[in-house]
Amino acid sequence: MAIMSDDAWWRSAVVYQIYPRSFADSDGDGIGDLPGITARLDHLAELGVDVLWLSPIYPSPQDDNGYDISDYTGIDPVFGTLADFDELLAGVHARGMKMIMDLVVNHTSDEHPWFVESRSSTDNPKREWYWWRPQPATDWQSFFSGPAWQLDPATGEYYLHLFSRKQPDLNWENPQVRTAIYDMMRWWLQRGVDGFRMDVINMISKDLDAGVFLPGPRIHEFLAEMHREVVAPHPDRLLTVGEMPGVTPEQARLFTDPARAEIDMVFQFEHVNLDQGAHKWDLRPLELLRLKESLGRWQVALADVGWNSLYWNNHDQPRAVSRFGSDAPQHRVAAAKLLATVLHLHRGTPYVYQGEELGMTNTPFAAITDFRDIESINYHATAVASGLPPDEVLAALRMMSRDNARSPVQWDSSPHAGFTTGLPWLPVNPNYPEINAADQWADPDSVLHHYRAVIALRHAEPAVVHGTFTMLLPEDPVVYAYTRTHGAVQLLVLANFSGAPAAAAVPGVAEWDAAQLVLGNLAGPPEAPASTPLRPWEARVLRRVAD
Ligand code: TEU
Repeated sequence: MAIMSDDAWWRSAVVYQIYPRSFADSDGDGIGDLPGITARLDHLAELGVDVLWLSPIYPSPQDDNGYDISDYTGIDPVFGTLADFDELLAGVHARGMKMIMDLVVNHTSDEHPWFVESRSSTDNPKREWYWWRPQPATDWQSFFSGPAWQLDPATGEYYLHLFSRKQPDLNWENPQVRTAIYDMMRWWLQRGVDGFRMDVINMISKDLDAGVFLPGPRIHEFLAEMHREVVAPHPDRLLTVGEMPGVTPEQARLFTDPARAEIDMVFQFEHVNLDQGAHKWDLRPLELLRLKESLGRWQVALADVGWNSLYWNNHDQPRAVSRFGSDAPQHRVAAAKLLATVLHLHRGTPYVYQGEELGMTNTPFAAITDFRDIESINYHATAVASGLPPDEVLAALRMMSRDNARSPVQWDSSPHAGFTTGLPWLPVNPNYPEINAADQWADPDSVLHHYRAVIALRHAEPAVVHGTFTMLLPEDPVVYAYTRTHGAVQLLVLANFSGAPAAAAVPGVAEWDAAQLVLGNLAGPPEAPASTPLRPWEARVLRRVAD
């Protein structure tokens, strides 16, 4: 089995996440679908991304927008058919891109035949495929709906669900479960997919007696077994990325150490929890110092072993430019480009979430009836019932709701931004006439063309992929600065995370004044020396070669 060496293909790759429900609708039902994605593949190929990650497209009651799967080897009719899938995958491969699937195997839908059988009787052969107890075995709270143990009247026992009541947790202690999952994964690999994004994969090992699941005692054993059973027969072909809420840098070193043959990289959550207090709705101001400290610590932790995923947002997080940048009209374009520059020049594999390449913003939700996400709707009900002022609850939802990321992609300035000819399942952001792909393809100074440039830089410049990372100005409250060094080549990244000018006061910055400006995000004198003060939301990448 090949141990990934320094030149694993995914170290120089950029991944683009598609949330199919909101990407592109081909049949006018207001919901994105597979033919809609196929019709937009040139947008992605021209952007320059290497891998597409599809959020779930399997048959599902859609209680959690497809993260509640009732058939692992099918396509939900709302998204199309397996023939549509094969056509999409062929189009992806024909353009030299790869495609990975969302693997949601911590839980199934309660409508999956496995669970229907399991709940039918206490002695059903599939009873032990899930977690059943006569009484709640832990005091765990679920992420979406109250206590994590649900009484099932059919047998008078309780089943475990870390997410919604319609998402019962699989029992990975049961080897029959693991075998069934590995068989399903092989089925998709035989169909041609190129790997998996693994949903909350660090939750699959649970020790109910000890009351732990993050991570559970057998997580490394299970991931190594999965790698051995499914991934190892396909050396140098696949990408496996584990979504791991709560994972620490030390744990990530173990999970992504190629010598351990578990997974290639992880999604960690530290930087997307910095603007929260006790929970995600308890909003706190985001401080750049803490952001730099967190991302910098992850760079150090994985500098010599393992690998980082790099992201600002996804289908669970608010829009990057609204959260980490500025969506004020006078700053949005510069801030969106700055965020792309800062993230993509880090060491790791960057992920672009659909619409991020356009600088799409959070949605101006007016009322709770505007939301669709189970997490937001359930939080609103619980919070208001507990006595929190509805306006405060709504303000938190407007900032943090997952629906911010799920408004349809803004393709052009036609009705519903060209997403659908019908009524979209979630309204299009009203700013689509100002922010859409068609206009940005025609504008060389657009956010879109900046993403193309930063992706192209990753493909052209080995220092971006392999260079060592050194954080600079750790105490500067508005300037994010770091270097990447690879042999004689050194890159300096300078970014002003503020709406006011800021000094680029890195030590020895004047020695960079003769350096080449390989990427900037603001129009103006291309030869601006490094030591020139940074304009509001200005980012610069300079390159020099040591003598
Ligand atoms: O999300 C896992 C996870 O940690 C979520 O609870 C996330 O932190 C939360 O949604 C942020 O508010 C994964 C999927 O990405 C998410 O869409 C699913 O709802 C969840 O697992 C259950 O499958």
